Amino acid sequence: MGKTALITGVTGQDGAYLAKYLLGRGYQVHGLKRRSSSFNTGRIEELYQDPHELDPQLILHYGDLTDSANLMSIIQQVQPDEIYNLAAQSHVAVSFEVPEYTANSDATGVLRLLEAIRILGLGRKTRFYQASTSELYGKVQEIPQRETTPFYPRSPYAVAKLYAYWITVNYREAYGIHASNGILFNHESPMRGETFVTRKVTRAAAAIKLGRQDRLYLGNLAARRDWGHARDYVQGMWAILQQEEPDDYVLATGETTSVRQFVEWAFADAGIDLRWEGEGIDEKGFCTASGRCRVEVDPRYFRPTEVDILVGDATKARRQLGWEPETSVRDLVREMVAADISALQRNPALKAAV
Ligand code: NDP
Ligand code: GDR
Repeated sequence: MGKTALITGVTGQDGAYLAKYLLGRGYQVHGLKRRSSSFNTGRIEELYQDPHELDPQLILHYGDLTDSANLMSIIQQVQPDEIYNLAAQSHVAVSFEVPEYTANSDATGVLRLLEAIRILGLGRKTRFYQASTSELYGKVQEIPQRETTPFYPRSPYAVAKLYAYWITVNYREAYGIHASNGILFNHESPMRGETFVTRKVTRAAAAIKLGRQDRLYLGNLAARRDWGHARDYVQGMWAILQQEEPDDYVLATGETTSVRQFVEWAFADAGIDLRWEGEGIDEKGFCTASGRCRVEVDPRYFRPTEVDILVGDATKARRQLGWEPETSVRDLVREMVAADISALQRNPALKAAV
């Protein structure tokens, strides 16, 4: 008999990659999905199996991290060997607008899952993965950031994830639950949500190339991130839960890139030659040689508190898990731009995010 996994956030970017990976390893995968007025299962469409079929290996349950009774009942029914808690209000900028909801789902939601494992007496059976984040490092204390670097969260999202990180450690120490944190640096893909900066840029580069959009407005172009590919990172999540002892691991590429550089690469890959003409109220941003300005800075996208630079040191994961990211940031940009161009070509009605 293969193992059974429960993935919260299965409809998100990482949930889709992880579900595919676990199904490929012979798992039966249960996913938590939220009720929504329109379909929210687009990312897992290719994995979907008709529940009328005999023995489907991907099974979806309605649920929400803010509903304890619902979580308890699903976990009791599924009796998972492994829980991957990927569900979250995951947008840093949005967390300044919905801080209380973000705390409820991203912090207390984790407590609800751990309590369900404890109360149901599954502490010896069920292993728990918490989707922790490089946002915990926030205001720079050390470069590169590793497992021992002090945390200094800079957003309601990061503060909620700080609680989640520590409650995971506490339930491991207090109750002996096999509970681990993956402290993952930014990871992207063609399935990345459209309002995160990488996807916003690659979609816009594709749309501008195809004449469907005139310009793109962005916030802080100086921010630097350690960008990897989601496909590589879900393999690290799985490897973390296969260790005999639970522990916390950084997953990162070790390379940091500015948003500005990402923009230059994306537009170059779309075949648009851009020149940088400065940043600020009276300056123009990124323009083409013929003077058409394609990318402008709009202060509305600035955050009340920003994380300036992230770059991770994944030595521990390399040594203990044998984990190594395969895709470079440069290849990631190429893949995302190519996917967005072909998606727009296939669907003339698609609009790009501005
Ligand atoms: P996404 O935003 O793409 O996916 C988030 C998922 O969580 C979606 O399935 C969403 O459902 C679901 N969700 C949101 N709120 C709730 C809730 N209250 N109850 C149940 N489900 C909910 O995020 P990613 O896939 O990029 O990230 C996965 C996890 O990893 C998140 O926890 C994120 O914070 C964390 N993380 C991500 C990193 C990254 O670079 N991608 C880096 C480090 C950590 P719906 O589809 O209905 O919106
Ligand atoms: P981040 O990702 O905040 O790192 O969180 P995001 O892509 O939103 O921002 C990265 C950097 O780009 C700057 N930026 C912009 N960001 C957005 N979204 N839109 C813009 O127009 C824009 N212009 C500049 C931001 O200010 C920031 O510095 C992601 C999420 O996946 C989290 O859930 C996860 O925990 C972390 O990565 C690691």
